[in-house]
Amino acid sequence: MRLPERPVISGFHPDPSVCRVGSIYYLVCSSFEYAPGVPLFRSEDLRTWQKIGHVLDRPSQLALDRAGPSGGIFAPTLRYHDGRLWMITTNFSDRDGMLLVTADDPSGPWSDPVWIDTPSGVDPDLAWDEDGTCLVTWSGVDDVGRTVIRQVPVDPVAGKVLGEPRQLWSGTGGKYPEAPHLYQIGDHWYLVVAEGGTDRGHAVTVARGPSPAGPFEPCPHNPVLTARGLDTPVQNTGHADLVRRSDGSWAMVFLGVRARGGTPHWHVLGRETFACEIVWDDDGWPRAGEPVEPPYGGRPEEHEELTAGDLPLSWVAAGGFPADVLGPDEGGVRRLTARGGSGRTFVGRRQEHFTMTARASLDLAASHGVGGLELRVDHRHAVTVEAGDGTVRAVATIGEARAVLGALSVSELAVGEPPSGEPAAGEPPSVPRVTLELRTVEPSGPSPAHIPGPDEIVAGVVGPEGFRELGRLDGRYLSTEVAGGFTGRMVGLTCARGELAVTSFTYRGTDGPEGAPAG
Ligand code: 6LW
Repeated sequence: MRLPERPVISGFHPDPSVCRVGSIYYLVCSSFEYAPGVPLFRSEDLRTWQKIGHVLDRPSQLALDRAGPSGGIFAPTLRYHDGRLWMITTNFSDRDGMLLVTADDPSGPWSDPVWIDTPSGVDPDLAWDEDGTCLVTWSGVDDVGRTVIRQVPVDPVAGKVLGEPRQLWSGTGGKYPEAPHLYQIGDHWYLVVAEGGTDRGHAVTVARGPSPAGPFEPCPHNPVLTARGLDTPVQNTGHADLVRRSDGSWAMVFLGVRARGGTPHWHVLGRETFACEIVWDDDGWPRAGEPVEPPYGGRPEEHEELTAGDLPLSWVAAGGFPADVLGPDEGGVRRLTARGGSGRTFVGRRQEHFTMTARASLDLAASHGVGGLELRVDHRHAVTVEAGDGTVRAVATIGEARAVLGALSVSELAVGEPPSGEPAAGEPPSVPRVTLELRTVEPSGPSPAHIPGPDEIVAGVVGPEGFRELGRLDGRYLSTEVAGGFTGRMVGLTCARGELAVTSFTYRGTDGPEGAPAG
């Protein structure tokens, strides 16, 4: 087994589930507290994927008002059955049970949810037995509180549970057996699960049986995939889903992380989607084969900006939909509002490249309140360049600690830093506009912490003389190893109080030739 080095979908895109419709593959991922939810991708070769939308793209499908960091939508399963696409998942922050939606066409519309009142758990799978009975298989708990893989027959149209839940398997002894997927292949039903927890112990294990209800016999060479204890660029590999190509060969998508820096190594882009071939041995057991990955040479640089029309597909908001907090473009300005009370709003996109530069420009004359540009894992782990109360500040938030890394008064900006060329020569700017910038860069030298971090976050403002740094932070503090949870870094706009007039946002991301940081 040679683990891939480069993800097929980079950035926070975990828990991939894949299916094939004719010659086209579709893939979905978890989305947690962000809406729209469940990003949907399309591919013709499993190697390069294009985001084509979101399965849960309207409030009647997705309620996230009670979703804090890593709440909301956990691992989905996507299947093509009976001429339709089916997606099942859970919304922890809405109600118990499984949320099932369908579509005749992957680009939508997807139906409103059918809720199935299964016992509680996560990671539901959908399969149909030989009689056409729909089976939901998920990771739940048994009578004594142990995590086990459970299953129940359901009516997926009426949303009814049709029998008593049964217990299928609990893996090979690793903690948290989860992410079950069932496949009928030849004479067997294969059950693929993840175990070991979604961090360094993560693994994919397999069992098979004569029916979808088992009994299940474990594969003699489990785990079929793990990076546990290996010195490989990808770590935490697990949570896999298999897909059969039209030529009869098989491949597998799974999640992994690219952790960097010294021990214990920090990953900052979240759990990403990787892929590999599946090879079947003479006894009919699967093994992880060669990596399926983008070619060496790196992805092209990505450059994204907000334009006058709809938001880019990459844009999401935390705890609700972008339209709840960010207005449409009106003459080159979008209004970003804070929520009532102390609610700080966030709308933006995933950091999908190790090296990135994001910029946001604000019209300060048309803004009131506090907010600006933010790189974050969540609202408690963030670097923000914010304007408000007469200053522009770079602020680091790490849990309860909040430190101002550097500040400038707006009057300094207004005199020295006109908006992008609008005032006539010699005329002082009448409208103070400010361009805020955040960058992630390679660590710049020996770490004051002795153990090098994964990257550095540089915060500042951009004026006529170029970039003016306000402060920087070791990127480890915006990593999953510090923040915890299931998501990854996002970059975008935040408003803590009042309303901001946002005149532009740009994101530029680059990777080095091997998917490593650009040199
Ligand atoms: C998900 C579980 C997992 O429910 O992480 O890596 C959890 N696997 O299967 C959250 O994504």
